[in-house]
Amino acid sequence: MSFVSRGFTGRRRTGPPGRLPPGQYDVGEGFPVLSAGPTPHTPPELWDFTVQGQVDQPRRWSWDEFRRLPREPLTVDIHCVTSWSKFDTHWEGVSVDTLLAGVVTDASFVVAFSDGGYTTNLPLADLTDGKAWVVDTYDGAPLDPQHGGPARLLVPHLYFWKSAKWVRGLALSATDEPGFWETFGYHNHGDPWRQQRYAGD
Ligand SMILES: Nc1nc2c(c(=O)[nH]1)N[C@H]1C(S)=C(S)[C@@H](COP(=O)(O)O)O[C@H]1N2
Ligand SMILES: [Mo]
Repeated sequence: MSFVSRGFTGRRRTGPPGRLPPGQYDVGEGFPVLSAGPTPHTPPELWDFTVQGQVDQPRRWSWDEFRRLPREPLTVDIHCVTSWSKFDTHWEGVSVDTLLAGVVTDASFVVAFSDGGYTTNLPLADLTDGKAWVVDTYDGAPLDPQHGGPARLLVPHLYFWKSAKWVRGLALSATDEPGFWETFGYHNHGDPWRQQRYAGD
């Protein structure tokens, strides 16, 4: 009897055809954790989500109010600037379109801000029209704190550093203010298909 391990021969390393951006590899079943600091643990009674800044009127949801907003399931690919990609990840959450419904603004830019002080900046247009969500569920279970629970931003068409973990709100502005990694030399926009990894790319 021989024990021939077929090992990982069947494992995709490039993902489904046409879905691996340049310079990326398929991380497979793994889900790396990348956090610039300690994992905050904000109790639900102290958690809220706000839309603020250049808006007609700030919006605020408590955790219970947030949980009652219309929700949607989504299956998306995610791409980390450190070069791993993960295909067909399953999440559930509230579309940013739902959070911005009825908000009157002239703003073109957003800073997403998080417990622990993390921030990331995006053009407003990268968060609207079904491109971004605030998710609180991963693979059918409450989002693990190390992956951003209770809730994180999910902007799958940009590098994953734009998907702020432990997100607490969106600040809208007429001017573009760099966030945490953007200040430290990461690209301002972060489109994985154009390999916008670092400033100047
Ligand atoms: N609040 C916060 N959000 C964050 C980060 C962070 O350090 N703090 N890291 C970013 C980076 S660089 C990546 S690649 C992803 C990692 O998410 P994960 O740990 O769930 O894989 O979260 C992003 N969001
Ligand atoms: Mo990252």
